[in-house]
Amino acid sequence: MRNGRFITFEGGEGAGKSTQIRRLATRLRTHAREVVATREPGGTPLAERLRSIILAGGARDFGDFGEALLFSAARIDHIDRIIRPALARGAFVLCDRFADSTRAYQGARGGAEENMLAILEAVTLGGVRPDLTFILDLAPEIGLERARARRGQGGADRFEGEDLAFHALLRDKFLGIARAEPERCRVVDAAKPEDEVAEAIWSACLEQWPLLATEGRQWA
Ligand code: Z5A
Repeated sequence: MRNGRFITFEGGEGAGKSTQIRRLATRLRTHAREVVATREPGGTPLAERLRSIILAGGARDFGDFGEALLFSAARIDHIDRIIRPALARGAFVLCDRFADSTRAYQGARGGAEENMLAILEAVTLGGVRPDLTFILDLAPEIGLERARARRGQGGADRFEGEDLAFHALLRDKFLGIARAEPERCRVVDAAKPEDEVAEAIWSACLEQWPLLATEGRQWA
């Protein structure tokens, strides 16, 4: 049974995904009985443990497909324990990164074959697919600078440490996903001020679910 709505946020580093999830969650809470904001890799204790290992670079030597397997293991736990039950309760689930990140990050260099990643994705998701995906599009130079500024003195993680060419490839990958699945994906210009990005996201939600326009209505 699946009555809820599943929204994912994708894009490069520092694109503003976490910021926009917080804003959308606040707005949706005035309309919906339950809003769950979560993230990948992570969202459950087991998946958060895998997150620490992967982002510290502890799985890099497995190669792109090996890392994709670990992200997928974390995703299966996340879907089973958090996402599927929340959707079955009728919640809006907002997720910071999901399967498109595996397609983009682990697929960018061609080290993991696209058809193998597609099979892995189908097995991992078990039919739990986003209703709507926001691809926050931003020049990687700007995104990396935002991430650097936020980090302060701390070191870059496994993926932030990749070179600019890799981050440019990621941007192309995400835009390619949006072109291939226009019914699911909305590309949002993430270089705009935070408020404008939030309005673009809210407009797309209203277009997708016009009932949200009714102030105070409790989404069933
Ligand atoms: N990964 C993978 O390889 N495969 C997978 O399957 C999955 C993930 C699921 C997770 O890292 C890493 O795992 C990720 C991909 C890989 N790569 N990295 N690194 P993460 O969760 O730690 O990092 P992230 O997902 O890239 O998020 P982020 O760097 O925290 O960025 P963000 O959430 O998109 O941005 P933000 O935190 O909302 O904003 C960043 C800063 O910019 C902050 O100071 C904001 O105040 C500022 N900001 C936000 N919006 C604006 C606007 N509009 N204008 C100006 N400034 C802004």
